[in-house]
Amino acid sequence: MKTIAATPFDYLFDLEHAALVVIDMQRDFVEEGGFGAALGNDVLRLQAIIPTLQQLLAAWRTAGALVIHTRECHRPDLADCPPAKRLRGTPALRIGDAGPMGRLLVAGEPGADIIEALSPMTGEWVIDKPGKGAFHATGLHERLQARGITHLIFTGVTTEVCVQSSMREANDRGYECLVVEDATESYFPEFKAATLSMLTAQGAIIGWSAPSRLLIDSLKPASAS
Ligand code: TIU
Repeated sequence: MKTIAATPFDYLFDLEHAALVVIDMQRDFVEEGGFGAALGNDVLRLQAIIPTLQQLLAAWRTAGALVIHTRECHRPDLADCPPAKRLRGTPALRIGDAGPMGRLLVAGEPGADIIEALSPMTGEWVIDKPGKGAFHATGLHERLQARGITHLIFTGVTTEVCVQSSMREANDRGYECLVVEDATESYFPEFKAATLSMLTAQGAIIGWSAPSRLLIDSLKPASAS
């Protein structure tokens, strides 16, 4: 059993029943010309977490535990993209429109790919999700149950949209969830701070948070149980 001095109190997990979840580290959110930019965001600020995520992934992979990557994307015919999602607001380009990295948020297009620096490795799960949350219309819960996973450690982008939605969905399904503070980022720093606070308030009402250093330290052989 591993113990992390998390917020708001210790988080306990064992590697056999835990997964590291990397949410939507796709070109469409972190590079110019994608969906995030079309919404008017400064996408470059999300790139700050890439080295941290690389270190965390390396430590988690060395420890031999499950890694799950998600991608927010839709079928080419957009049958899984409700008009309420596609038509909202006045973005420069909408989901399915052609941009410099292909059609925005469409599976198989270059923009929907996970960035090369964080490429999934063989055996890792890659979950394509049409919603903000990772559990909506993906079958993820059933796969996790079949594998005996009870603890989910969340990273990726953006903190208050897809990371938070996924963590709330997971909490309602009975998972013990932790978000890694410096391995998640938002286009809005104040939203990131507020999200971390609200998830962990009221005695971990949704779950825990901790810096990557504590998680990586817990994975070192010296602290193996
Ligand atoms: N817009 C925004 O902050 N995020 C998203 O649309 N998707 C994810 O967070 N992945």
